[in-house]
Amino acid sequence: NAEAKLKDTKIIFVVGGPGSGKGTQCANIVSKYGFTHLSSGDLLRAEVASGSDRGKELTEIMEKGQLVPLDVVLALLKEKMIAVAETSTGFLIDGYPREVEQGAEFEKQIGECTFTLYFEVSDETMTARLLNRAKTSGRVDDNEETIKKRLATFHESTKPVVDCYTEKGKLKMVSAEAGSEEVFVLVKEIFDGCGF
Ligand code: B4P
Repeated sequence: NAEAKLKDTKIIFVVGGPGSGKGTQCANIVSKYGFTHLSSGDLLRAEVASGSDRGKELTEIMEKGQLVPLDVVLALLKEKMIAVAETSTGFLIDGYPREVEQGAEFEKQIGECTFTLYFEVSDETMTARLLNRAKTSGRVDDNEETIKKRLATFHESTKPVVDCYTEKGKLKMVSAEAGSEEVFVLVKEIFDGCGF
């Protein structure tokens, strides 16, 4: 069945601060290596766009740059993973885990991660990228005030995720200050090195 299949599937967590280039690099990875890309942020924005009551609560949280409740994100991810489990060659779980507890629950309920890919970028660079995206994105969280809060949330909650997977010997770090093509060269070294 689908849940059993997921236990044996490659699962890569993709983490980094807001604007670190997670979504951008995941798109590159999918076109070269053919994984299934699931972005927790995209799934949440889709839930908001659906106009559901749950969606309304999510908007408020995302506008504040805070993390939405763990069970909401995990349920959305699990549902999508089960739907494509039979055909997927592996998953990129983008923007997740945002806190240590999210990773632990995911691995308990779905399957262990193969490794965690971490995009390291300075706060200054992340802020500049997001302010640039703000010109066209229409996202409620792409504004100066929310960006500051998202960075604070990242340092407080997501940095411990990086430490946690480093301790498990499962962290692959990429310096992502450069342009997206240069960053992808580094990503490819990792994926080719793993035989993907
Ligand atoms: P996300 O949707 O994950 O937002 P993000 O961190 O900005 O990442 P995104 O993938 O969109 O952008 P990227 O860095 O690729 O999360 C939004 C919110 O949803 C969170 O604040 C939270 O409230 C909630 N949420 C999401 N996941 C959650 C979870 N697991 N638990 C709880 N809450 C959760 O790119 C940003 C910009 O930089 C783009 O414009 C891109 O073109 C540009 N860029 C990328 N790489 C570049 C490079 N190398 N050089 C120059 N520009 C680059």
